[in-house]
Amino acid sequence: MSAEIDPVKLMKQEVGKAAAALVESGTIVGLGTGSTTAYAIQYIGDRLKSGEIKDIVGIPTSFQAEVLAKEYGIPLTTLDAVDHIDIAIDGADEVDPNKNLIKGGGAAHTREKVVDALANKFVVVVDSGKLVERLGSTFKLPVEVIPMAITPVMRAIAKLGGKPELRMGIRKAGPVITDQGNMVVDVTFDSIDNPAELEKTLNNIPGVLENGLFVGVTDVVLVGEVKDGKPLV
Ligand code: ABF
Repeated sequence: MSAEIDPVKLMKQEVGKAAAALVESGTIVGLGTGSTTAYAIQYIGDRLKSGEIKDIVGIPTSFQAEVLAKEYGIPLTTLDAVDHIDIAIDGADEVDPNKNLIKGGGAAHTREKVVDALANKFVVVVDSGKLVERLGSTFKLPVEVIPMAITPVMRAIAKLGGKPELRMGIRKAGPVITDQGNMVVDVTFDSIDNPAELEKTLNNIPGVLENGLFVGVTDVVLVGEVKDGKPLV
């Protein structure tokens, strides 16, 4: 019996390939985090290996992105060494009709927002299941918090009407720790009516480093879907 081909995996591969095709030679590329972006990184590496593109450098948004870039032969640099980013490719947890996002399911949203917001062209790669009418309707909003401020920050978020939960690791033995050494609070809101305002309000709480609302920074959303078992982008 032929091995079952997972249509969702195929779709992620297709949307990652479509994003990788946007990378031009001689450019500086922001490399995002997550399983869909991982395919984009792989295909960028393939295009480099085949000589289809050359002379690119990547800026990773997480340790995961750094490891993948090295695995696929993408030279890396840092924000100290460049004066711009030509294109950034990254995933998302929710996308609303205005291309605003919730990101941070991978606890990498702080570095992601730095890179994605800097990019001249920010390309988001998602499966159709990430599309929502209103942010917060299917995914809790991640907020990165410095450890010493966890309690007052959670109290302040509750006062805003959110339900904050400290993100625990897979084995629940302890909290998830970000690449910056901080913790993540996932917040349920009844509804996020004004993402731009909430993004600023949350970041104004002393002890909050960054939240996962990405407002007004997305240029292109590539959506993969599966129709009759076949991936479409
Ligand atoms: C990352 O990609 C995170 O911000 C977001 O949570 C995740 C989505 O990952 P996947 O593509 O695996 O659904 O950028």
